[in-house]
Amino acid sequence: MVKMSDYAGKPPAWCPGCGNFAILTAVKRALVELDIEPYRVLMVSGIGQAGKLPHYTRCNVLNVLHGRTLPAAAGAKIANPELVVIAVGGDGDGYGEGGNHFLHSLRRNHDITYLVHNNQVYALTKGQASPTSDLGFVTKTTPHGAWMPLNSLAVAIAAGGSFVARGFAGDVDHLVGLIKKGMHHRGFALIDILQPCVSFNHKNTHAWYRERVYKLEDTDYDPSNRLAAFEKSQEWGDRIPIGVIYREDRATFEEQIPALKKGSLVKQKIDPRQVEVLMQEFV
Ligand SMILES: Cc1ncc(C[n+]2csc(CCOP(=O)(O)OP(=O)(O)O)c2C)c(N)n1
Ligand code: SF4
Repeated sequence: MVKMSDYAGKPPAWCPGCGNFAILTAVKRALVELDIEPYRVLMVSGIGQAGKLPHYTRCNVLNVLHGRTLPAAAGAKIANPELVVIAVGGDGDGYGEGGNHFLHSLRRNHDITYLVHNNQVYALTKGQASPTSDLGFVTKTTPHGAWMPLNSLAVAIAAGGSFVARGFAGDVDHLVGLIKKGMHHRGFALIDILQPCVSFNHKNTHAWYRERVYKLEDTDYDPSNRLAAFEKSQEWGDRIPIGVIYREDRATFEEQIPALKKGSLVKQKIDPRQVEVLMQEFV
């Protein structure tokens, strides 16, 4: 049986009270509850406070450029579909720098779980407005207030996301359940997690989120209805829904690659003569 201590990494260097601690606990708990051994897991991240999460675990870790998390994670999954691939990043990393990769990962339906720590600010670089900052949010880069925020959940549904969910770092038990559901899902599972940044976002605080979030499971909401999901994704303000917003079953990217029918690329034999032919063609 896998234990929490199997995933214990270095002590985090986050500010006391940061929402990232709860997300770290939730990821480890989900992996332990699913009894997944660390050697089977690859965590991929870019740059940012959120991007440090894999460093504080003990499993395979790939740390790439800011905004380039998803193509690296997708490449690893294609090479070895047996890996459990979890991509991690901030809202700036995922929806700003990595916005293009976000769109195409959704439509291709790579079989990976993507956790976005959405603190509505660029935290590592000390508090600039991010793509999800609330309208009017004042920062050094937006002294007159941030403009229209990106609705990442609506974008995800529109771009063909097959699992679109929102969690809250202030409710670890609920978040563990969501991460487990995302990992069980065949295909790209986006979990946007409301993550209070106590140092650089004094508007969207723990208390601000807690007053507003409610669980979709406590209502009669049906996450299989795409139009209803799009409507639900617009809800933001006095009430903020958490839980699975949209879910559908469809073929994953990896299932559609003919070369993978013979098994993982990493396990397939390489014929040196074919490599030679390729070299001749390209050199
Ligand atoms: C291509 C590139 N652009 C900008 C930076 C500078 N940079 C490093 S971290 C960061 C902000 C990260 O914010 P976010 O992704 O929201 O994560 P958080 O720190 O809030 O968890 C920026 C702009 C960089 N390292 N590389
Ligand atoms: S700056 Fe914000 S996101 Fe970064 S560790 Fe501190 S509280 Fe967390």
